[in-house]
Amino acid sequence: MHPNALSLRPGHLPPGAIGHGRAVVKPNYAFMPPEGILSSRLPDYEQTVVHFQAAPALGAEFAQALLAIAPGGGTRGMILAQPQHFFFVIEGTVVIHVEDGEPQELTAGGFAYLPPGTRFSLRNESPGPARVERLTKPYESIGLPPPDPIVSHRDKVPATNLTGAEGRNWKLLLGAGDFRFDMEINILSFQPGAYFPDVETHIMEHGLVMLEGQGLYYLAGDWHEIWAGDFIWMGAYCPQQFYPTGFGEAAYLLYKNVNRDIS
Ligand code: UGY
Ligand code: MN
Repeated sequence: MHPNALSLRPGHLPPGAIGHGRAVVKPNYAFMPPEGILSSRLPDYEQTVVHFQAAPALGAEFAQALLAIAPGGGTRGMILAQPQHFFFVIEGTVVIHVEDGEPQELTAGGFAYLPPGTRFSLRNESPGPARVERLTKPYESIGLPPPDPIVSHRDKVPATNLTGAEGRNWKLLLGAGDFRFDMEINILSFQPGAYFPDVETHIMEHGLVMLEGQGLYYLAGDWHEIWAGDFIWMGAYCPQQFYPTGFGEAAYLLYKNVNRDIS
């Protein structure tokens, strides 16, 4: 046998060997570790590879992708945010230029919301690589003007304790109570030992990126160990719950469609 060949015995496969991995795709949820999400390229971006995490092909009503932007890469000049865009910097530094405003630097934890039709550029002008989450979603208008662009950083957003439970906090990156928005993007954080008391089952979808820490995620009857960098899509009515398991804080970035009527 070749020295590099795997000795495959049923029940004795090493982790990550053929057909074994943590990825699961089901009709109402998908759990995806980053290593298996292969890359493509985008016509409007140079020196950038895209890893699509959620898309209509999966059953999602939004698209979410991790962009890996090499130094000197990014959008080919100013382009249009079509549909509405949300960016969140996972690693590195990028420069975002929105309409006629001054270019602004976004470091890790920086984010931007761009309503549909906004002209913008997003470039990596640093010597190191940058990784940026991009979420796009058709805007559901209700006759109000669309929201204004936002460029900010997670450190500037106050943590709110929506339920009063100790050790659990929300950062509402797009603010609260503004019906112009058809979505929320929140950072949920959990001190060790804090968890959701109930299994949630709701009509809203989620796109979730684990930012820090680790835990166990309950999804429609299954448990998944989740680490920083993992992605989850939760479809409508997917039963869900999270238990942090690490010694430090766990936090995830969470998309949720809200504020619109359904009939
Ligand atoms: O707001 C939410 O729906 C949130 N609590 N869900 C989640 O973290 N899976
Ligand atoms: Mn939820």
